[in-house]
Amino acid sequence: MSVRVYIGLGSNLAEPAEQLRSALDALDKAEGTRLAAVSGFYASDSLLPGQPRYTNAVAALDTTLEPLQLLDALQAIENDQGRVRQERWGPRTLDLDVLLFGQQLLDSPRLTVPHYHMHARPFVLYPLAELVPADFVLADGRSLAQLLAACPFSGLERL
Ligand code: A4P
Ligand code: MG
Repeated sequence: MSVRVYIGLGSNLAEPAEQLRSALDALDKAEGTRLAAVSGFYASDSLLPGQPRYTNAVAALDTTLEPLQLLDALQAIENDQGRVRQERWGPRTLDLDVLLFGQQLLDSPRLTVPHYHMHARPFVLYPLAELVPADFVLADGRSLAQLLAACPFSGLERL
């Protein structure tokens, strides 16, 4: 039995849109996992000054993997695409975050779901909104409409 999960993709190095396309292909090929839908791609300034602009998107997957197995698969794809883990929040060729895992609430050292920063990030919320019904509610009870209302679209450019 598979679970619908949402993955946030981001890149700000080495042809970001190409990085996202390769990652989507790899996600579709990952064991037990099928790519169900992809949002548009969005460009925005980095949250940290002095870094290149990011390209972001959100993907819907159906997976039979357990949450930590999925995280392993995401980290393997990040590593395959040449991400060198420097300082946290450094520029990266590819960042894959588990935003939502079905209706599960997870809080372990390796994995917190819903993702702890998603509620404040337009480059996550607006692409996610393309993939879910208007009345979508997160596992923690917050409605996407409420989060969008508190998170202006400003600064996002749909590519
Ligand atoms: N981890 C815990 N929960 C999760 C989860 N839900 N999904 C742990 C993925 N990983 C999760 O991640 C650090 C550790 O978080 C992992 O080992 C995992 O066990 P990381 O990917 O190595 O570190 P990071 O990406 O540097 O940290 P983080 O917090 O993911 O950074 P952010 O928040 O992604 O910030 N500006 C724009 N416009 N667009 C962006 O995408 N991204 C960042 C990076 C800054 N500015 C940005 C963007
Ligand atoms: Mg990350």
